[in-house]
Amino acid sequence: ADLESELRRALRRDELDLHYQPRLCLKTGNILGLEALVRWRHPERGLLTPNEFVPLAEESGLIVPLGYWVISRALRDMQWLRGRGLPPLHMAVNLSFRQFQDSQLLSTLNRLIQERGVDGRWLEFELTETAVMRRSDQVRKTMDALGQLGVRFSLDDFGTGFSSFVHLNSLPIALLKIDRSFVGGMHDRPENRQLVKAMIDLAHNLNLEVVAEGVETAEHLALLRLYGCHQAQGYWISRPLPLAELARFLVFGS
Ligand code: G
Ligand code: G
Ligand code: MN
Ligand code: NA
Repeated sequence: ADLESELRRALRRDELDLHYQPRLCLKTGNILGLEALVRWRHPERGLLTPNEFVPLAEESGLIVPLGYWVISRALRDMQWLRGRGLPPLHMAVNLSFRQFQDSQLLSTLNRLIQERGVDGRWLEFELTETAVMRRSDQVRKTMDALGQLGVRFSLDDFGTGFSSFVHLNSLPIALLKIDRSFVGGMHDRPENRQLVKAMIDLAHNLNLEVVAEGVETAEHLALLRLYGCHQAQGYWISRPLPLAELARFLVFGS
């Protein structure tokens, strides 16, 4: 069978899984959020990462049902974590433009939030620059409608696309996520440090929360602190973890 029909089947057979990557608050040193990252436990090929099937899901439209599965599972796991007495965490879910455009997004999200009994304010959607900047009037309407449910938006892979500052300021975006390509080069490349610092300053000036991705070393973290970055995500803090390991990490810190 081709990968598309296999993915269709995977959705029915519950072969998908979510891993969660913790996000660290640099001010308090606490974990304050998670990013949900989808995985496919393929019966023959093993664990597949999103770049091996998300593009296909986007082309075929399967990303829409897949995305609802992701949101539903993430909300369920948030409740599971609460049930274990852990403090509430923000949950960030990646959203493709195709999902964002789906006419059922608002009603489905509303239903899922009700079903899972989660306050929408703990949910965050990560959109890429290219998605957000495309058709701003329609994009804004959708963002405002979802915002009514309390959902916040972050701009993912910030710095790699092209952001018009006009849109940055006029769309209801709460967070910038600095792409890991900038963060990773901070050791050896002064210009990368300057870019990261400039992006953090920009976020401060626009009153946005700023998250650095791809934080892989103590030195990265120290520089980000120095520049006033709010939050950090990356292997230095934790890899994306399956739910049970995440729970252990949150309780024992390793
Ligand atoms: O884990 P990593 O390889 O795990 O993720 C790679 C990319 O896949 C990320 O850039 C992320 O934006 C995207 N991605 C991960 N999970 C999802 C998801 O549930 N939906 C969508 N649309 N993209 C995702
Ligand atoms: O594009 P997006 O930011 O949504 O994708 C997150 C991706 O980055 C996932 O594939 C995740 O596994 C990966 N990732 C998370 N932390 C690190 C890190 O510290 N270094 C690298 N190279 N990749 C990371
Ligand atoms: Mn992301
Ligand atoms: Na990113």
